[in-house]
Amino acid sequence: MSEIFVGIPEIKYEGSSSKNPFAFKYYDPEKVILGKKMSEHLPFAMAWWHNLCANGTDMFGRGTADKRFGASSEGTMEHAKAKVDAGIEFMKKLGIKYYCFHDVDLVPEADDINETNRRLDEITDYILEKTKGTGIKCLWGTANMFSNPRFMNGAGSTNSLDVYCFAAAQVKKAIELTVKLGGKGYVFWGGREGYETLLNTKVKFEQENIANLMRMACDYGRSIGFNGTFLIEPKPKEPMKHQYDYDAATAIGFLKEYGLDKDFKMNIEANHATLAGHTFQHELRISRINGMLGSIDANQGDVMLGWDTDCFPSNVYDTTLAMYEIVKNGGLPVGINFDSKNRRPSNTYEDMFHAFILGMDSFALGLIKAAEIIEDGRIEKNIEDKYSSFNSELGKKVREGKATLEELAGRASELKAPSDPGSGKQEYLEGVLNNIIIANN
Ligand code: XUL
Ligand code: CO
Repeated sequence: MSEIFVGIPEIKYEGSSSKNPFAFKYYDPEKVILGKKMSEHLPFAMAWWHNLCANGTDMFGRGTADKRFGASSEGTMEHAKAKVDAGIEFMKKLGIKYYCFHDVDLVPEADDINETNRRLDEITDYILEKTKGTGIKCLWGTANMFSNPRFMNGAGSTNSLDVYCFAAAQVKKAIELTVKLGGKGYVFWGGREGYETLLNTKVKFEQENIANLMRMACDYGRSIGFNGTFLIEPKPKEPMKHQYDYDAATAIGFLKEYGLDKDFKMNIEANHATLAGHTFQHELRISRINGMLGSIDANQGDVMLGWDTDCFPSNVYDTTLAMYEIVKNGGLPVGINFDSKNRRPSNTYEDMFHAFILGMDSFALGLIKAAEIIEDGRIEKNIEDKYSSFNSELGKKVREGKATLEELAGRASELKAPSDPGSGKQEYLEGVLNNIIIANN
């Protein structure tokens, strides 16, 4: 197999003073942080769709990047195989061990699902053959149930039983492929699971059907030996006006309502969090405290734009606070998928590498800084102090759910007037965060 990314070397760690555009400045896979290697803290994955399929096409113009990778034409099995070759060379050069895929990222979809499935079998055989001995594996798989026009009214939420069966068939096949490729997770992102208007929608009916599809997916997955994590990836809107899995809190409530919370966790995407009016850290925290932080889709939005821009992560404040949540979670059961794409004018092979170097370095620096927040202790101590009144006898009773309203009212009556709860010290704490992030890089 001939080299595709000719002239681009293996990307190595050279340290923060390096000016080499093809070197990591912070990501040092062997470096031990909080007792674990960086590469273990950061199980990075490449998204097949953005990196190997998306060519910069947008609503206003054709693609700007050539993603044929040497194949004579697009949309063929020859092209599908060229994407495998390119993807493996790309991951090897960056030291990335995982990839994520939708079924139709891997092969062109045929008119007949039986033929699509045959192509999927062929391409996954090819992936297994080409990744043999490399240590490269699937992080998670999923079914694309939003691009084909048949899914215009939803997949699990569709009004059409035939379309529902089609969705079920795609989920079944995608779980089989995930198992075949050694995947740790299986994702449901509810792209068209939502509605535009209640004038034509039965919300409860649709949500029950989605839950039933997820239940069937769990039962089938477990029956064929999938012991990884099922994931919901919340997003509030886009493409639908109202998406059912609005944010982590909504998705967790849905899973609990339908008894799916033992099999599912959250796959939190940064740009989806900001579309929901939350920070990335908020979504990670809500998932973590509910024992449901499973995986992340690493990217960032653009503060000036209100849509899912899927930019590569560069904001080290955000990656630091994200890595803080991940470290506090004891790591991620699944991993860190760069659901990020190059900007349309960044259309060269070099740009593909620069984007991943940026993303991986941003998370590596975030990890270093998160560890410093923990070791420094000022922020965590302040939080402990803030709630310390609950360490009293009465406070403990409240915490244990053993206090009564009469008792608390008695204490209030003794106090006569409420005491000052104490300063939140936000500006001081923001200064501490600056001090940690800016110092000693
Ligand atoms: C869309 C999105 C998806 C999911 C997988 O916004 O994030 O690519 O990650 O379907
Ligand atoms: Co995503």
